[in-house]
Amino acid sequence: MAGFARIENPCKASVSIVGAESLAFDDVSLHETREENGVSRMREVAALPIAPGKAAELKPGGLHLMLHGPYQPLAAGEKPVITLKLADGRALPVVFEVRKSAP
Ligand SMILES: [Cu+2]
Repeated sequence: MAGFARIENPCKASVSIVGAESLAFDDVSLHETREENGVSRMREVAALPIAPGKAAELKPGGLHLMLHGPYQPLAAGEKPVITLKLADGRALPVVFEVRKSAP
């Protein structure tokens, strides 16, 4: 499964997302999909900085949260919490909604 979101930084200082975790998944990591020679590959992103007043877009084919090992089967409509970890030590819990993947 993958997590998508738009993450806004309304603060005056830049923030950097350096990881994520969830009680609903064994492992959550920040990934980026890139086309290389016509092949789409994913790589782990160590840090996602967001400038003041800007937003990061996590969407199919780009940045996403990679969600491995759900502890329980998740049905559409369920709302797992995924906590984003910021470089300054803060933890930001975000409620996601489970949706069926697009055909
Ligand atoms: Cu991925």
